[in-house]
Amino acid sequence: MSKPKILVARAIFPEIISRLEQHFEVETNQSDAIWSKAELADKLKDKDGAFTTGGDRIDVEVLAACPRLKICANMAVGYNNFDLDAMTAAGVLATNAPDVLTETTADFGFALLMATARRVTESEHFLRAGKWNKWSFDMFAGSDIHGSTLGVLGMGRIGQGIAKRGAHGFGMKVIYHNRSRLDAAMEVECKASYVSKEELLRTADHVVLVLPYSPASHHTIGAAELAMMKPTATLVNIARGGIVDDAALAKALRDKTIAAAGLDVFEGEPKVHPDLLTVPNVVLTPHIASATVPTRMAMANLAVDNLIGFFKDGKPLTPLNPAVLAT
Ligand code: 8YV
Repeated sequence: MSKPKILVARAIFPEIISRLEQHFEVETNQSDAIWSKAELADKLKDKDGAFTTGGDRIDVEVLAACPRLKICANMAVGYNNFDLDAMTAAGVLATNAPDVLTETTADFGFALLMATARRVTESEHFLRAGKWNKWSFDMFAGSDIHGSTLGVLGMGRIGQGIAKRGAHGFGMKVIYHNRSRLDAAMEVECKASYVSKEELLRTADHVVLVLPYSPASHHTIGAAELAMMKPTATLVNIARGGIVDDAALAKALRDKTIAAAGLDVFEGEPKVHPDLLTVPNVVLTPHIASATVPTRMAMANLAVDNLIGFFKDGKPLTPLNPAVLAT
């Protein structure tokens, strides 16, 4: 029997390709070039499955061009690159890669929060530019992490990881807002109190965004929300571009409506809003919150496990639209 044909949409670890090749006929994009949606659809049209990343859009147009396609395995916990309804209607299974990246991503949330609050990159640029010639009482004076109030917006697995680090590691008072409230035991474990979004924005010293992107969460943070925040507050986004109105944020940073921001994700990435590149009080990183070698390997292996599980016995590990399996 011939092996199912799989497309790997981006360059990935050679070990992952070797593992896939044991089970599938594999075509890989090993170039630096990111395929356009039309190129992706063209490459996918004779494939049975796809190994995708969070940047590979699978929607009605792509699905219409790919009648053989049965599964897309995302190497990402977020799956806003999938039109899940369209995939379900087309009978295409979607899987994601949850859990394996939770702690690594929460670690990075803290890295970004600390770099932002303590002005790490701004002060490094100053030093590298040869501008450090004296001690000054207010040189890069930032805000404290310990003992401050941490507001976590979006309290899924990664949000809980951020809350635990804040409460247990840094003695922060943790408040959170989420679509649904955590159960009492988890609130105790995270030492976190549920508040409204408005109260969170008004009272937190540091706001960390960890909510999934959907049309409903588009521009959750815009000019009005930034105006509610303390002028001393910091905002960290490790969730998805589009949750923050980047133009409004750049203006708020320039006007000192808030003190600083740390951003790992951007609207329209890898392009970054030009105004964000010119304000000093923002730390910018290129969507690397899950980027450690062990975690990226684990994410990739989970995507492979999903493909193998699906084609071997119809049992992927982390299906997003399991209704497809019943048809
Ligand atoms: C990925 C992510 O690196 O898992 C997610 O949702 O945002 C990142 O960890 C990225 O989406 C590539 O798949």
